[in-house]
Amino acid sequence: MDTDMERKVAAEKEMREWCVALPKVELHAHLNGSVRNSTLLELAKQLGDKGVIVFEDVKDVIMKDGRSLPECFKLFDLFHILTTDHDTVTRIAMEVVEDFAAENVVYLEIRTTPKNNEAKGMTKRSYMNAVIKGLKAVDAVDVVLFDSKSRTNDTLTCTPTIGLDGDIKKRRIYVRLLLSIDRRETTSAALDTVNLALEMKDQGVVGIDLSGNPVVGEWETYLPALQHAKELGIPITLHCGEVANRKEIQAMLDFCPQRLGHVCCLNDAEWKKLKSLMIPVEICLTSNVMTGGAPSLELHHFADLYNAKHPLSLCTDDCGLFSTSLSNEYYLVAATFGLSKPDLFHLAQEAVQFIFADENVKMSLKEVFKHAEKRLT
Ligand code: 6MZ
Repeated sequence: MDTDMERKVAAEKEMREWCVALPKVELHAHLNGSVRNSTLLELAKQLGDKGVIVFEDVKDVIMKDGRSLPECFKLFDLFHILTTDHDTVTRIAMEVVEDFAAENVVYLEIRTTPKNNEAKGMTKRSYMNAVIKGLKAVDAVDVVLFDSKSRTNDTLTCTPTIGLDGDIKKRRIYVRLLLSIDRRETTSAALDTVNLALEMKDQGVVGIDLSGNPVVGEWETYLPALQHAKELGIPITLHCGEVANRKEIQAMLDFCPQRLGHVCCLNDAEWKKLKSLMIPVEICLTSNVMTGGAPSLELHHFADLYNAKHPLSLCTDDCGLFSTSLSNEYYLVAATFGLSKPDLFHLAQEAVQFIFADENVKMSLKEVFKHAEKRLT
């Protein structure tokens, strides 16, 4: 006879496996925040051997569990030292896609900050070329990077191969890119990023993100670039309300982007406005709790938005940095807020509405969910 504890453990295992099997859409994942710890350690060891860093110090920082918001941004500076050369960027882009595909993410928008690095002969464009090289190098799964309409003789890209048992025979993941503007950047650097996004729109780039340390920079600095993107018709997502910056939150809501990330520190009037505007929200549970944007999982604003039927999508933010996965984020929602499997399925399926890729991709993804529904609910 099983004890209560054994039954609980078995039920948790079964639910976690179901969350992995669920097809998922990831809309908020930073490339350099999603790098495997094992890769970071390997890169740190190499730089340690060359005397560029002290490996033992860096190892402890990489393996540490809790991370405050200021610590995150110190860590990103470290990660950038480890990853910013063309070959490494290619490698991490490849690994990140493999990792998301391995947990049945069927559509992934990776965001990354194009970087100039003279010492490495790197320009924003060459950085992005290195990212794309990585996406194309993925072999374990079928990566669909370009808009299907710009591909010729390739109807298969819209029709996942479904086996008799309902499983996708060769896993397929649609990958799109968002170019991030870092809050540390100047107006002119931000404009360069927007122009690059336009230049690369046939190479999988579908949008612009504003991110970086929320206590750095001024809204007015990036506004010309964001306005330019808006005029060009490039979809935009903004990191909003990670800290209680009233002026910026207000300006972001007034700007009315296609999506917002986080929305942690909104006051009552701002909540009301967000809800009336119905701007889809990228929810990052683990990230918000770890960095103090939400007091706990139980008190996370997910519940309020979900109950209000506000458009939202579960995301990881930085699955490497916060040791999470998209499947884990779905599991946490079930365990914390009591959502059932059909609720979770519906949540994952609804996220298709908020992707920045074109209608063809949306239609393909709807098919993927239609096939999976029979198996999973
Ligand atoms: C704000 C974040 C972030 O672009 O080098 N980034 N910005 N809030 C967050 N929540 C914790 N997590 C990541 O990836 C790393 C960069 O993404 C942004 C920061 O600008 C960070 O330097 P890329 O690939």
